[in-house]
Amino acid sequence: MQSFEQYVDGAFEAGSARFDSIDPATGKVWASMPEAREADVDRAVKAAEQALRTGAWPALTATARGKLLYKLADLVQANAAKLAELETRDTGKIIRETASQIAYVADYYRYYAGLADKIEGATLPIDKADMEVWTRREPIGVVAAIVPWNSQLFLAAVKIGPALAAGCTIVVKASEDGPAPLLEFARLVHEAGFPKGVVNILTGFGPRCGSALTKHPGVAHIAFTGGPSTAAQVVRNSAENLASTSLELGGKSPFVVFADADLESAANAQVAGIFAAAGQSCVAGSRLIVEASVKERFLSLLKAKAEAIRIGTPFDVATEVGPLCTRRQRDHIEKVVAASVDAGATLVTGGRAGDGEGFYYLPTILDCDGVKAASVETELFGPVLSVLSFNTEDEAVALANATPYGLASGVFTRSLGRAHRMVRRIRAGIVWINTYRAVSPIAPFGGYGQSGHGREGGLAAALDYTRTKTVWLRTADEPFPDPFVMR
Ligand code: TXE
Repeated sequence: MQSFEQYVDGAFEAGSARFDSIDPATGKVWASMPEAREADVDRAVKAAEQALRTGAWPALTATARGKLLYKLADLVQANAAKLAELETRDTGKIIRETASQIAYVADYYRYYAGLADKIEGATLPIDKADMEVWTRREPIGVVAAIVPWNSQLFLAAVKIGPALAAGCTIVVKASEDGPAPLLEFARLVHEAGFPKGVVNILTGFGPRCGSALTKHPGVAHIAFTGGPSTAAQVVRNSAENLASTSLELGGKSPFVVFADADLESAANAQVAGIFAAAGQSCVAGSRLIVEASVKERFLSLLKAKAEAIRIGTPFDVATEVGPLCTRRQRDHIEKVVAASVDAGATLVTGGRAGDGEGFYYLPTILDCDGVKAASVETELFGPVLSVLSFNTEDEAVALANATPYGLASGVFTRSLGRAHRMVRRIRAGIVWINTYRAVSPIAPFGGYGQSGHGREGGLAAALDYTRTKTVWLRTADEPFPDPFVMR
């Protein structure tokens, strides 16, 4: 059995307690993990506070911070195979995806490495004589980053990268469901040579470790990815010390297919949208909204593709859909699919757990037209597609927006005008036209409504980790004038 350690104040340690991690492909324990409790969290935040204010980190130039991030990027790239293997083992995500995703994570660190010395203040053309006024962008403070189990290295990179570029220090809480890749990543942070306390990485359970971290008075900003109900708890906790928050939550993203679309291409993109990563993706295109006139044709294309998907062990490079991360997740999906069928939804394909050990669930398509099915409303985080149809563009828009979420969306059409109209009318942080599930460090990522607020990726994300200081300098040599008049 493998054993992992947490990383606090530049040292690797066993943690206050330990817990077992399960391999989702077998349902068996494979590793022992450190469980951080209140005292560990407190030490980690205090180490980050100390590193923020004293020692080598605040003395570094922005360019030097960038160089450390470049080094980290190179180490991630060099160790991508090992990190991918650990992520696949601990979360069940297929090796085909973890290997390519982690190689790309290195580019996220490079992007923020390059940004570190481009975070600028401004000189203001102030409306007063004899006054120079300028702004400085200063690090916001200690950041608490909380990530879920899906794509942990990726979701951590979009927080760690901009936070360090901005000069912050950070405490990262890996998910208790599969923390191995992030705990291993801590070794690369250490090797890259970041001063101690700048990056701290631990894991533990949400109600204990997560709560202690989000309530800690030393935390200035909380960057959270996870479920909406946890997010509400995080925001309540942040009120303790008025920490700012950025929240990247779930979705029930619409995938809209018009009759004039290239249906073969749209069907492939829909497979990527809902069956890649076994649907365990915040941007999963889990609601297919298809024009009624092509519904049957599109569903038969999709059914054939879904049934041809290779389900198997996540370490086989031929596998396309592996197990879900936890038994709890699979049981939840089973329940919601059964309730949806009871409510009148028609099973087009799938609809049951996979054979054998491990937390497998078959790629599933549910025709929910005219039915009030739970699968249409609930974020399932699994390979389950709910199908609805429309006759007019207005109906398509209404269905696309008929959810409190608003993270991603897809529109498939050959009409340029319609594509633009849909972009304007869909309430979501991302609209993909004739494509799906594309991401880049250069492109902002985040949601509307219950999908959260704040953006990860892009220039603006680094600014979210800064606060502005305004400096007023009086240049006149005469004494300060009438003190009872505000100038
Ligand atoms: O997320 P949680 P889980 C959705 C998806 C999924 C559901 C639950 O629908 O089925 O959320 O997934 C920590 N204070 N998404 O259980 O519980 C927890 O330890 C502070 C959407 O993974 O929100 C973990 O590190 N932290 C999504 C992190 O929060 C707390 C990604 C996420 O856990 C806490 C994941 C607390 N009180 C799930 N309680 C997306 N956007 O990709 C828990 N945590």
